[in-house]
Amino acid sequence: MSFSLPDLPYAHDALAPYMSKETLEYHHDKHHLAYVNNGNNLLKGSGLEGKSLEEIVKGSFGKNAGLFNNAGQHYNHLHFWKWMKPNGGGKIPGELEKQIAADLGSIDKMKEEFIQAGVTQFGSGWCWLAVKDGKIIVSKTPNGESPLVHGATPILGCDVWEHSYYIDYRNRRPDYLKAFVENLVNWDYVAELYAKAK
Ligand code: MN3
Repeated sequence: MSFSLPDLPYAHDALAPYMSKETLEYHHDKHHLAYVNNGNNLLKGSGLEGKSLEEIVKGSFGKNAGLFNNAGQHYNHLHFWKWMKPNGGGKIPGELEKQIAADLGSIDKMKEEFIQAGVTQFGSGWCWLAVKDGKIIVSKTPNGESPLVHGATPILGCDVWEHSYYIDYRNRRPDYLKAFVENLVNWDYVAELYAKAK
């Protein structure tokens, strides 16, 4: 397969004021596009041509850093756009809500741990909800890594690279993470991924 940039599932200005049109123009139209183009170039001759994106991400991890960084970020961003929606946040679908409470204590505790993971990721990276051995866990990863290369299935991720928030929040990463959790997350998409992963 080769990589291609999907359209955003909403207009560039649809997530304002929590994520601006300018941020999405840079982040989606330029940063994600660069991962797609670099990934396609690095895929040539890698021995992983013809594999699925997930297989390319797992197959290049620890072996082909250039390809991994770009394929990993392509995978992460494909989902990231869908992990948000206008008027996001709010009610978590029933079964997912119950499982989060069972595995992480409560919805408030999950939000707190997720935000804390993002705040404490030193430098660029991501914070996550993932399913590992049938349980929902919170984790964080550097750069383009995801739970996919750590034996888990991501169901929600927040990009904490500065390109994701610096235009709107400057250095206030905690405020960005709080807005993501409370006002941007598309919990229906998280529930859909949870149903496939559990
Ligand atoms: Mn990004």
